[in-house]
This record gives sequence, structure tokens and C-alpha cells, in this order.
Amino acid sequence: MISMKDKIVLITGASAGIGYDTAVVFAREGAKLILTARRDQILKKLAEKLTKQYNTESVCFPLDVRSQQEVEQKLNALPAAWKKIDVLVNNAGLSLGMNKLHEGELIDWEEMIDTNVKGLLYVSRTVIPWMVKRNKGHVINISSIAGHEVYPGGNVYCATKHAVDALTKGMQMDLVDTPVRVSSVDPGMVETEFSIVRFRGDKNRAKTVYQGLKPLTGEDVAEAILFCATRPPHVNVSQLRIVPKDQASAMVANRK
Ligand code: NDP
Ligand code: 8X3
Repeated sequence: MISMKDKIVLITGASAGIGYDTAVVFAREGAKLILTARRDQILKKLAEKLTKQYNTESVCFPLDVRSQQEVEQKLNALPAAWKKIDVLVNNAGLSLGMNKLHEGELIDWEEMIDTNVKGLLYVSRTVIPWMVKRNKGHVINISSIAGHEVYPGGNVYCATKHAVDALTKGMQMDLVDTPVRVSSVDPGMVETEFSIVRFRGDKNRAKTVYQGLKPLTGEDVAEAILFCATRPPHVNVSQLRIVPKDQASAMVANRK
């Protein structure tokens, strides 16, 4: 097993949900954290909490992954020691709306594609060369069950997660002759801010997504991410699908 003690872990979208809980879980294991998202006040509080709780060393700064310039500038401005990133968790992502495709909002499409696909690419394009140079590193992409299945109204979001799946496979091929590992963690329903964001702050509608079943928590997924990161160097968890016991597929769930 690889210990996370003093490993440098960069998490995108660390201000909420899966990313936030991944920060907590890796801090518990002794990692040093680079915490990024747009809401940096939450990141600051998280960093303070982790320092108190686990004596975690961390840096945090606002980062909108949609901006290629911002990604390149801010990551390149990291002190040299912090550029030795051992684990990159490409987690920042979102879904907006559930309209039929022909009734979709173009602005929502742009934001999903820019964040989930292009943002992941920008961060990866900056960080992976450092890993290749050091002959060390692990990229963990957060895709989804929506990267394998499509459901009504999921159109563009599902397309972005299918793209993440393709990018993971492409990275695995392109890095196969290096020690850098690439994993995909693909969850089903996780109760985070995800559905609140999707339904533009409508918490009641968001609740109905998980009605009658026990969804995953961000922590459940964070532990799965940690599992991937801590396998011995000759093992690569290429894809880890994790769903609630009550969920069989994107469309089939056991609701009481
Ligand atoms: P949350 O809404 O709770 O968290 C999303 C995170 O992404 C936030 O920290 C948010 O931070 C960040 N984010 C959004 N847009 C940007 C941006 N432009 N730049 C940087 N950060 C951004 O959702 P989850 O934790 O559930 O989602 C995390 C990932 O997991 C996503 O990729 C999602 O697609 C995936 N996923 C979620 C599932 C679920 O059911 N919840 C299931 C399968 C996959 P901020 O707003 O501060 O920028
Ligand atoms: C999030 C899970 O089923 O809402 O990726 O698309 S789902």
C-alpha cells in the first residue's frame, strides 16, 4: 500500500461535496493539500479546520477551471515544492438543468462543457507534465454513472461525463509507458450540492432525487478515491464504479 503521509494532493472543486470530503479523508491520512474551487472563503475555513484537526499543511486559492489562463497562471505560480503533485483529483464539475435537448439552455451547455471537459483538460495539461518529469503521480478523474449511461434530460451532462470517460482512457494509453497512474471514479447518486446546483437552488426538487433511498455520501466516494490512490505502484484501479445499494442503474432504483 502507498501511504499518503506527506503526499501532495491537488483537488479541484474542494469547496463542497465529494471534493470537500476528499480533502478531509486525505488530510486524515497525513497528505498535504492544494485546495481549489471558486468559493475560496470555504476553502480557507476547510484548510483551517484540517490544520486544527490533523495538523495538515495546505495551500488554497480560488480557481475557476473554465479559464485556461487562470489555471495555467495559478498552478505555475505554486512554489516549486508544491508542484511535486502526487495525486491530482479532477473533481470540479456540475450539471445544470434537465431540459430536453431541443429545449436546452445554451448557457448551461457551455458551462457544463467548459467545466467538466475543458476544465479537466486544462488542469491535466498543466499538472501531468510535472508528473511525467518526476516519473511519479496519479490522476484520478471523477466521472459518473452518467459517463456510461444516458437518461432523459441528462443529454449534455451525460455527454460531458462520457467525454471524461474517453479522456481517462486516452490518458491511460498515453501514460502507459510511464509510472503515472490514471483512474476513474464513477459514482451513482451522491447527496451533495450537486442536485441543488442542477435545479438552481431548489432544495425541495433536489431532495426528490434521493427520495425513498439511501444515497451515497461524499465521504463514501472520498474513501473510494483514497482506495485508488493507496494501491501499490504496480496496481492501477482503472475504473471504480460506486453506487448506492438501492441503485441498479441510472434509471433503476429501489425507492421505498
Ligand atoms: P457539488 O456541487 O457538491 O460540488 C461541486 C464542486 O465543483 C464544488 O466544489 C464547486 O465549487 C466545484 N466547481 C463547480 N464549477 C467549478 C468551476 N468552474 N471551477 C472550479 N470548481 C468548480 O457536487 P459533487 O461533489 O457531487 O460533484 C463533484 C463531482 O462529482 C462532479 O464532477 C460531478 O459531476 C461528479 N459526480 C457527482 C455525483 C452526484 O450524484 N453528486 C455522481 C457522479 C459524479 P465552487 O462552486 O466553489 O467553484
Ligand atoms: C451524477 C449522477 O445520475 O445524476 O453524475 O447523473 S446522475
